[in-house]
Amino acid sequence: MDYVWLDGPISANFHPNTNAQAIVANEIIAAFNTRYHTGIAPLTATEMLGGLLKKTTNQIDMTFAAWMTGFGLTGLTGSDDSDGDGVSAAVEFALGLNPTLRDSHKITSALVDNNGIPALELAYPIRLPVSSHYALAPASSVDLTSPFIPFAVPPMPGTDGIARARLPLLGPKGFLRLQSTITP
Ligand SMILES: [Ca+2]
Repeated sequence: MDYVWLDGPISANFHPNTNAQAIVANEIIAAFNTRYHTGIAPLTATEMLGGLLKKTTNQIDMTFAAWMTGFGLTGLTGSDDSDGDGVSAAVEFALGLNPTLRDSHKITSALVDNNGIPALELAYPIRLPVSSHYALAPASSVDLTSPFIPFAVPPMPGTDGIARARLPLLGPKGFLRLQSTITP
């Protein structure tokens, strides 16, 4: 965590603890969306780190190691699951989840109607639209025996900040998962 410099028209309206307030605001937005299905987009990492904390593009697009150290987890690999929520640290890094909290509920799956065809949907937040330190892609398999094939064009977040990967169900079943490849 860091603090806000009181040095401009943006920060003039914020308390020095704005960084913490932004985190709290996102929790309130998440609770509101859960309760009322409102689809309000949370503050993005870019808005919080760039707009409020004046971090540079390179500082916002931090390395996996730097991101993990920010949570007190140093020297661990992308396959780490310290919080035991079943989401690897590499995926938590790409989604902007918390690798010290069980927050896998922020990834949801559903059976949806996709232009008249039933589809499996995996919905998840994305921390940065573009990163030089991770490549995130949903991947699908028709039966778990066949290899998972990454989506050629991963979905971008919608107006609510959530990306939705959809797999049309042409057979009786299908499987989706998220793959996050880290670049040091
Ligand atoms: Ca977690």
